[in-house]
Amino acid sequence: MRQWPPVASEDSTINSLVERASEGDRRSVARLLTLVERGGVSAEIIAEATHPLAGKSHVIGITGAPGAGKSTLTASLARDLAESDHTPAVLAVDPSSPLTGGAILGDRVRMEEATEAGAFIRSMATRGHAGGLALAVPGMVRVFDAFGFNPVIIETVGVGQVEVDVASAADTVVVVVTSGWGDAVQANKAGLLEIADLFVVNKADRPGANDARRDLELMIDLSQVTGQAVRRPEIVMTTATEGKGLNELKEAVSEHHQFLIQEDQMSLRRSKRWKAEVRSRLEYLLSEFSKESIDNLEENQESSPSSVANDLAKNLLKKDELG
Ligand SMILES: Nc1nc2c(ncn2[C@@H]2O[C@H](COP(=O)(O)OP(=O)(O)O)[C@@H](O)[C@H]2O)c(=O)[nH]1
Ligand SMILES: [Mg+2]
Repeated sequence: MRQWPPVASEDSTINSLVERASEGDRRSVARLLTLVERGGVSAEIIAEATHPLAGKSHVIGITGAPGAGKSTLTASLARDLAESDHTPAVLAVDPSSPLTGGAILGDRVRMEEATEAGAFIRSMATRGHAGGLALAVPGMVRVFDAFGFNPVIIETVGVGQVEVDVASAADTVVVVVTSGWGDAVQANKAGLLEIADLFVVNKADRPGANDARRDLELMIDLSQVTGQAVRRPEIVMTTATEGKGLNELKEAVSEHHQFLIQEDQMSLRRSKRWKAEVRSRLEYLLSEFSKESIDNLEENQESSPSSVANDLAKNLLKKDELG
């Protein structure tokens, strides 16, 4: 059982990391990120330490199908921002990210150029993370936010509920599709249409890009009729490999940011994100509790499963210390 509040011995290392990170030491930021990614007590101490410092950064989620060009766009965007006096951070949650291997040379070079320009790029493999992703990503974003990185860009592949959730918790959600009707339909199926604040039709150098745009317009029209969306998502055409459309993308992202601020939507986004994280943590604690309770059950099958579960739940509600 873990101790809450966490034991003091871990505190001092983390305190000094936090101190050095506040002074701009990137290696300390990297170490904090590693600790948060690992989870456990250290991650919780870091969450406590960084929470009061965070809340200033614009968080941008970039999502879409594998191969759509998210990493290429993200790297170019990060480089561009870094070269124009921003301090962007990238969290690439992508098994095929250039930083986690499997990338062709051009992609790796692009990431390196962005780093050289001053962007902080961090990659996490999704393997072995599953539910942990929902815990680790918000914590890592908070580390970036707390130490002055702005904007913080999260790249996630738009398949799988956790990945989509992680991206949708951003202030500005960018959904990347490529040419072809299929892509828009897939994006729709994956629930990406609902979460998009703006769309990128990438690979505009390929045939069918304009059709993809038209398909998207149609789908947006339909979704506007049923009408939840507060603001019609803009569509930007890009050729990420050539840097075409990058300025338009930057502008659209910044306009959406302005919209959030002017329309008082920012606090709504933040509170949605905050609640999502509370929920992930609560679900995690509950699942740990149920695993442990079930392991400790005696193999006595006389009581009905639901009565045992009810008793355990009642027991949990009476607990005043968390494991
Ligand atoms: N023709 C073309 N290829 C692109 C474009 N953007 C990215 N690519 C290529 O598409 C592949 C997948 O890109 P990547 O950024 O890794 O996609 P991700 O999986 O969405 O992150 C790479 O080989 C890129 O070089 C583009 O605008 N046009
Ligand atoms: Mg990628």
